[in-house]
Amino acid sequence: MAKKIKRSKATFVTVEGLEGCGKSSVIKFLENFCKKKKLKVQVYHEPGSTKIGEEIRKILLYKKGMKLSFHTELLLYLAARTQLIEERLKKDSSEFDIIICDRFYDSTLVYQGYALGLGKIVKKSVDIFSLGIKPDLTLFLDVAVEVGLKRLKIPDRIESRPLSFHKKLRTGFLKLAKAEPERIKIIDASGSLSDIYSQVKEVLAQEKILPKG
Ligand code: Z5A
Repeated sequence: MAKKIKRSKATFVTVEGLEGCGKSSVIKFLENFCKKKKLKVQVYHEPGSTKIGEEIRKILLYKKGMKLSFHTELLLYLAARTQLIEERLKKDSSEFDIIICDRFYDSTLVYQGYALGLGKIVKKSVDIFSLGIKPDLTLFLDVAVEVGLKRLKIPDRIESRPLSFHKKLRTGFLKLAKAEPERIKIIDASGSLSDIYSQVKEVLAQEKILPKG
């Protein structure tokens, strides 16, 4: 879909992927690239990016010895997201050219809906609690599970789940990308970071979100 590079409303780009896919590095690269091009850029991550969201993040990712039920996990991800949308995203949309978010609702659809098997309730609640916000573009950094996991240094609670879970995640993301090819672009994240950056730049130029070069 053709988009103008300068918009009255920020272009909302989300970055998704499996563990060790290079999300953090790609986001840093994009942020610097936007700044070099004198574009106003804002970066968020999920869950988190607000005070409340960061507290929720601690429960989700780092509290040892607490057994979260799958439904509680879902509700906490949604709660962190609505806080981010209402506190930041809605306001920031008129102040920035590009807003980049490290994960957004596709992660909920895939992790809670597909891999944890919560299914339709996830789709419905994601629709409701995204409060009308939809990414303009989503980059899915696709890498084989084994390759991604090998790149990690310290696995956290979720990263310690079995290989079959991670494989399900990849299938889930690829299904979403197939269902929404206009929005979700697959980036081959198996090569070097510089190769990944080139692909990302190419997609953003094609979508007229960032200038070429
Ligand atoms: N989650 C969920 O279940 N439901 C939801 O709705 C949402 C999230 C929003 C967030 O954790 C967790 O929440 C996430 C999904 C779940 N679960 N997991 N796992 P997080 O924010 O702590 O973690 P993350 O989102 O997975 O990102 P991360 O830890 O920041 O990792 P990353 O962005 O994937 O890191 P990375 O850039 O891939 O780097 C990992 C290492 O690999 C690093 O040392 C890099 O230098 C190296 N790397 C990456 N790419 C390459 C290449 N191409 N070559 C060589 N080395 C590389």
